[in-house]
Order: sequence, then C-alpha cells, then structure tokens
Amino acid sequence: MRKILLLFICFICFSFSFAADKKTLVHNFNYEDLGTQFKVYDVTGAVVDSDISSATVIKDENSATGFGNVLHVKVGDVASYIEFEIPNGMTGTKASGEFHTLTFTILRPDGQPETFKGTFTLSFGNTVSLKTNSGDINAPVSVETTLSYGVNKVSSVSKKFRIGFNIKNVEYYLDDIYFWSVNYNYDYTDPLQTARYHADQIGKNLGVCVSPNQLNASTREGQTIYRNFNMLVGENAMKFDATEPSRNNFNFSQGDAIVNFAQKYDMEVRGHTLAWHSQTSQWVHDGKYSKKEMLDILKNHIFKVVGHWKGKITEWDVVNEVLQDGQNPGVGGGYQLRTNSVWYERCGEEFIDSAFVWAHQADPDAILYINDYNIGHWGGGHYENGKTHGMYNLAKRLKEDGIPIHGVGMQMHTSVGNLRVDEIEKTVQEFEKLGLKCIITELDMPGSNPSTSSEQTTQATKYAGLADIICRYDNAPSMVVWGIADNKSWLENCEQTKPLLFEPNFAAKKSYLKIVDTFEKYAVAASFEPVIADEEELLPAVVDVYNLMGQKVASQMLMEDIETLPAGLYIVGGKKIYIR
Ligand code: 9MR
Repeated sequence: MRKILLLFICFICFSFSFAADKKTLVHNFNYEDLGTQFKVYDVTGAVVDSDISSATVIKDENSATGFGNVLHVKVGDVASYIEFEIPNGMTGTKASGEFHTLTFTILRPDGQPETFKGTFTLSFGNTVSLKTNSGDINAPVSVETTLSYGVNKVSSVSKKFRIGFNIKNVEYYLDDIYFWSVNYNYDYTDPLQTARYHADQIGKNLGVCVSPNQLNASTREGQTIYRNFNMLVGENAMKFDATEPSRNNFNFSQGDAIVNFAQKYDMEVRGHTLAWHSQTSQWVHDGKYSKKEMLDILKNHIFKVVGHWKGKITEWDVVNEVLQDGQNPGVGGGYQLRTNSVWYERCGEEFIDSAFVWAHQADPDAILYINDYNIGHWGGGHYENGKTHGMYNLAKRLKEDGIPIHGVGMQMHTSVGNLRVDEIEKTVQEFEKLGLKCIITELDMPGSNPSTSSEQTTQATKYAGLADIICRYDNAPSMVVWGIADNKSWLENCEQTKPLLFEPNFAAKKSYLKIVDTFEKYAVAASFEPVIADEEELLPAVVDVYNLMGQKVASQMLMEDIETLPAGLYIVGGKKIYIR
C-alpha cells in the first residue's frame, strides 16, 4: 500500500519549483468535458475527416497516472496531427541561456502494438516547421513514455501548434503536454540549486570519476566537483597499475589525493577496481606465475589496497568486466566469463569468489560490487539483454554460494539512442529480488556527431529518468557519471557527442538541471514531517486536489481514494500531501 504523508504547510507558503525552470502546462485534458474533440490535420494542413482520424478526450483507464483524462488519438489511413493553442510564454525567441522544450506522454491503449515507429512532428501554423525522428516509440500500457522535443524559437504568428506522427492506423493516448522554459544561466555557487544539495537530503549519491589533477578547489573545475557531486571515484588512480606498479611496492599517492579531497568536502568514495583484465601491471602479465602465485598476488593486492583505505572508501568494484561480450544465456541460464583476462586464464573462476572474500576480510564494512558494461537492459531482445542475464546468473550464483557480494554495478557507457530507462528500472527490480544493490557506476550518454539540440533534450529526459530510479529504489542508491565536462571524457569526439552534464566551461547542461529538478522533487517531499495517522482526520472526507502549480487535478475526491493518485506532491485542503 502506498504511504500518504500529510504535510502541514500552508498552501500559499509553499516554494517548490526550481528557480531556473519554468514549466507551463499546455494540456492534461482534465479541464475539457469528456467527449471534447480536438481538430486533426494531415501533413499538408488540410482537415482530416473525423471518420478517418479523431482526437477525443476520454477518461483515463489504463495509465499509470490512474486518474484524470487523456486525449484518445485514433489515426486512420491518413497520418494525422492534432492542433493545440500555443500557451502564454511559449511564443517568442528564447533569451540567451534559455532553452525551450515541449514534453508529452504517450500511452498505449489495449490491443495496440507495443512499439510503433514514427517520426514525431511539431508544427506551427500550416507549415511543418520542426521534425524530430524519434525512431521506435515504445508505449506500453500503464507505463508512460515521455518524449521530449527542443524548440529553439516559437513564432506567435499562428497561435496554434500541431503534434503527431507520420504513421497511419495507430491509436495512442496523449497526455500531460508541458512547455518548459529553462534558464541555463545556472548559478553553481548557490547550494540550493545543486544536485548535491538535494541528493544529500535524501541520502542518494551523484558521483563522478576524477583524476587528482582536477581536484584544485580554487579552480572552477574543482568547485564544480565538490559543489555538484557527493561521491568520487578515481578514473584511473586506484587501479592495479597505479597502486602496485611493481610487485609488493604500493603507491597510494593518487588515490590518497582523491580520498583527502572527498573527506574535506564530505563526499563518499567508490574504489575502482581490484581485479580487472585491463590496467593490471605489466609485471603480472610477464611473470610466469602459477595459479597459486597469482592468487597470492591478488590476495596481497586486495589486502594492501582495501586495507590502506579501510573505513575511508565506502564501496569497491571488486571485480570488473569479468563477463564475456556477446553472450546470450537467456533467462535462468548460465553465464560466460571473459577468457582474455590474466586472472581468469591463470586462476579460473575462483579468482572472482576469492577476491570478494578477501575484500570483505580487509574491510568488513565496505560494500562490494561486481561491475560491468552493457548491463541494464533486461528484456525485449535488446542488445544488452544477454549480458544482463549473464550478470544476473553470476551474481545469483555468488550470492547463493555465500560470497560477500552486495551489489551489481551497471557501467552504462551507452548512448542517447540506446538507453532505455524502463529497462534499467526493470533490471534494478530484478536485482532487488536477489537482495542485491544495483547502481549506475560509469554513466555517459553520447549523442550523434554532432549531437543535436533536441537530442540533448532527450538526453536530459533520460538522465532525469535514471535519477528518478535512484530516488525511488532503496537498492539503487547511486548514479556515477564518467566525467564532468563534455570536452573531457574517455570517449572519442566527446566535444561533439556531448555525453556528460557540464559544458566545457562548466556551465550546467540541461541534463544536469533535470537531475537537480528530479532530486529536488524527492528532497522537498522528504523534508517535511509526516503527520501521524489520526491527524488525517483533520481533512474533510471529500476534497478537491491541486497540484503544486495550483491546478486542480481532481474534484470532490473521497479522502479514502486519495492513495489512487500517482506518486507526487499535492495540495489538499490547504495542506501539502505527499503520496508515494
Ligand atoms: O576512463 C578511463 C580511461 O581514462 C582509461 O584510459 C581507460 C583504460 O582502460 O579506462 C577508462 O575507464 C574505464 C573503466 O575503468 C572501466 N570501464 C570502462 C571505462 C572506459 O573505458
């Protein structure tokens, strides 16, 4: 049962919206009478007969939003576009540092294909002025698929705009159309505007990989790091070749620099990584060590490294990338281990189990992860599907064998086009059932070369979708990005593909701001004192419910039905209510 927290805050006192972000509701179809028809046009601008295509306000029955109305769009033999009024604030050229975007939700009615392929079109007047190829639209029943489109300049000439897809014979529900005007002149010195501030409130981690030379607090780069993130991971500083360059000679200087900076700014540290096929010192490869000697070398390495930072490093990637690429074990099947690994070649699978046991012995409080790339897309024949199941099977085996493993790290070196937030959520849920954490450890999301503005908007939506998962799942406490600014990443052409959260000059990108917005939503909710049960009686039995923008979302609703509202913050009887 979902919990209701009643938050006794005066309606007029609340302050919720993110200062830099203005969100205007265009339509949620709750203010029209049921049966209201919207005009439908074809691509040439001619009205489409309602026998062919129609757009009708109906009561929402299927969607996860669970209440209110949606627009039921039925498209016949003519690709059709629905017309809406341009709301105030949406017209005019964007100011410098400002970004306009339109977002809406697509839902699939029963009986419609799970995925349809379409090119989304946003047009003004009779001219098709903006097009974005959105590829496959995945619109499962009851799960919102939010698409998001950047709008650089909106002319006020027509006072109307149209949206639709270039596809025929399809039905969909359209809901929650918003226009966003985001000011990216972000003040990174204001802690209230940072993701870190909100993440700290809710006990979640937004992390970033760093090198010691980036940790100068008098530079904008150093400040960007400690103001915006609350977890650090060494991009290379704690790897085998950095920490044990020759046998049993340890060098902790680079890692110490990171740990010291983190302690100074009250950040957590992830240790990366103890056993990996790459960046293992050359002397390990060159020495003709027996299996026993190799295991001794690994044990000594783990005891020295984990022991050195005992109590200072919260969690370790104990083994990294031990799974073979391109496997397809299927659900309930096995897993294939990477064969081109010096550890596997010489020790067999045993090195994995042993590494966890030794790391646990060296620091019993450390949280221990197995980490890999192309993990996180659980189903649907997606390209990462096989390896995700391989990871599940391996982690399950380790857990069942009593190995001290606490979680799975999804590196998530993916792309704007490939990343499916719903698949990541499903993966988190599956590992939760195994009693394991499942976190994002090396996130970057390049777009095309060069990445377009609308793609960057999609990137922002996906980053925010991942942040939302982090907020909602106890077993997903962190999300770590693999780099700070778009010009400095291990990825080739990063300056063009723009995979990260900050511009080269450390100005916040919309992806960062959407993460702030997401964390803030949960932090605001968590910051109010929940009310004890009998105080609920202070509210009348039948209430009007408003959202935080003061718009009515439900009329004369029974208090006992209030839990059926989707998760979020509402105003009821002048009080703030959080439903989760
Ligand atoms: O970002 C790291 C880069 O600076 C190194 O040259 C590279 C060497 O292998 O490793 C990069 O980080 C990798 C991480 O340690 C493990 N997952 C893949 C990352 C990107 O290659």
